[in-house]
Amino acid sequence: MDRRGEIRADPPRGGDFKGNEAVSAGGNYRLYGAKGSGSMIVEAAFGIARIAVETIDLDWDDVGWQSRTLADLNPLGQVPTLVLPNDGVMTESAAMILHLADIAPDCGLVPAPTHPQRTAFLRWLVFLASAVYPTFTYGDDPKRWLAGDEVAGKLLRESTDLRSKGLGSSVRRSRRSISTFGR
Ligand SMILES: N[C@@H](CCC(=O)N[C@@H](CS)C(=O)NCC(=O)O)C(=O)O
Repeated sequence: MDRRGEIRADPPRGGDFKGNEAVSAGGNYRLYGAKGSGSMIVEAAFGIARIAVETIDLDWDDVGWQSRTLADLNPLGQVPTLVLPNDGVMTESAAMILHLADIAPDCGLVPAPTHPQRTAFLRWLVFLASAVYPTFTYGDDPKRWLAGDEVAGKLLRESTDLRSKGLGSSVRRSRRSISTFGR
């Protein structure tokens, strides 16, 4: 703490990120998903990267806040949730895609660091995950955010649907900048 009582960050130190213990050494990947969910995108990415993955399809009533299966793995209880070969856990689809590209850089999933489309790829990957995906988080079961109010839930669903359609159009308008990579 400084004299004003504010918490000061420690001076920056280099992290020990030498990567001597690869996450992918030995063992299997285990992907928790649900039918019709976004976990399908990560499963497809495993296929493109040609990396074996065990998939576990949860019932929808075991996904989200009340999930018993995911309670110790993901504080949001969301799918996709990925258990790594070293027993680490990864959540967030975009992070999983970038991880797969790290360990299978030649599979064409993500443009290489110096590829001219790399920056557009990163932009839209994060845009989809941070702006579009949440419209489903709030719109899929809207009344849970509104103390069970069905009428307010219907209005929230309408507005999140509208928002996701609008954002989808902006992605499509930019589709030339996110065309296929290395194929
Ligand atoms: N930020 C997460 C979002 C994942 C997400 O919203 N998954 C949905 C299924 S497609 C889910 O688990 N919804 C249940 C909930 O949010 O309670 C990601 O990008 O992977």
